[in-house]
Amino acid sequence: MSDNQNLLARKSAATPRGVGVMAPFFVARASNAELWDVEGRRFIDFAGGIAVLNTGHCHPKVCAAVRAQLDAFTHSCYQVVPYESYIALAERLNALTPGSHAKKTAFFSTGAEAVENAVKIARAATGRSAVIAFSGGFHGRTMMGMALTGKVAPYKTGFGPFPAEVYHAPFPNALHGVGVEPALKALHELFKADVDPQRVAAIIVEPVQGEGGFYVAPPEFMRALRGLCDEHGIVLIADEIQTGFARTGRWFAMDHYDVLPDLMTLAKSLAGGYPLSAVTGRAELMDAPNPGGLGGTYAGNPLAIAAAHAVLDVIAEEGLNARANALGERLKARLHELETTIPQMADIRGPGAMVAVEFIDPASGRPDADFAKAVQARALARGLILLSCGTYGNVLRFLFPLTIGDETFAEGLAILESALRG
Ligand code: PLZ
Repeated sequence: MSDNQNLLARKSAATPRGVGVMAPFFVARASNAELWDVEGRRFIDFAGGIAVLNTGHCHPKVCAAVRAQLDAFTHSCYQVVPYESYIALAERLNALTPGSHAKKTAFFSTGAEAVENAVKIARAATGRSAVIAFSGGFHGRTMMGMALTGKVAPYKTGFGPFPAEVYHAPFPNALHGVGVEPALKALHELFKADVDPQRVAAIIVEPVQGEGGFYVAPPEFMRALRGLCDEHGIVLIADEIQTGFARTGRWFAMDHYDVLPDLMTLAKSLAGGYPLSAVTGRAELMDAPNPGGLGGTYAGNPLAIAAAHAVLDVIAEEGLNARANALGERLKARLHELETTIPQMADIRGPGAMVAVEFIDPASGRPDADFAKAVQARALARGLILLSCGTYGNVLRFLFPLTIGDETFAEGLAILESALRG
């Protein structure tokens, strides 16, 4: 048996099938946008550990920062003995996130935990309980994360009951027949039929849906959400866990809009592969929970905080916002060329390098998940790691490191093209 086969057998004997795994091989090492498996095979990584590696695998500056921290101390628990780097990172995020109002930041470990805490903060600040989320949205695998997530299979199947007072409204999606007007009408219906807006603590929205299919919230929709939140005293939470840190060609996806969120959830590329998440938001909201109400043993772990400082430096020093736009343009241009000959390619979209291509069966007009799966499998067999997404599973998304070199990127695009052609 090969090393990979051997590990696959051990994996299925020792770990539950519920932890679904895409690749049938195991990573041995990785660098920037390349990854090698335990048998020495090389892959180009257009998945970036699901949007975590905007600064690439093992960026030398991130590794150096973590190494230095490793030699100083690795854990004190911030709530027991605090450290300066946590405060300094909060200061940086308060300044970097959209809006010049007074902000504060609290750190956690996972994206789901940031979402949980954003809801806690909104509830404490408003004294209300209800939360509105959107169909197709993804917010994590904890109980509240699942409740907020707007997709049943596979995330919620068999795991209920979920926390009460979570409501879903349709996310505008022109390609699938939901315009902004009907989406807003549904929200108003919700306020009439299901929940008094005066009981709503928060509306949580991804400015670009990630797992849901890289659908972009139209500016007028975001503006209308802001208006509703202002009218009814509701906290607007932007979940930027997948969109943050230069992916969309700006520091945050909300930088593309002319309205501000009250709270933001951040994770993934914040710390380049180390478990760190954050809630950043209006100082007065962030201060609503009582002392001791927020935290976690590992929340704001010093190694992850050190990595995050380096990540922010790298994004600025290497001009990764501009790079995201340049790479995204190159990818979109290539996809548009192919679109003319591959009839399944129905939509190419996304800001900056948050790009996706959606497949529709030209005969039936229905989402074509099989085509997406086949392209993904062919790409993988030819050495390119791709991720699918979408409510219908018929979207391929591109989450390559923004630090990827031109040659590796070109090589990845060539494999992508061959996989799309068959
Ligand atoms: N909010 C917008 O994208 C995580 C999920 C992978 P955690 N997305 C990847 C999987 O299959 O579990 C995500 C997200 C948005 C919240 C989360 C949750 O972040 O760090 O996975 O908890």
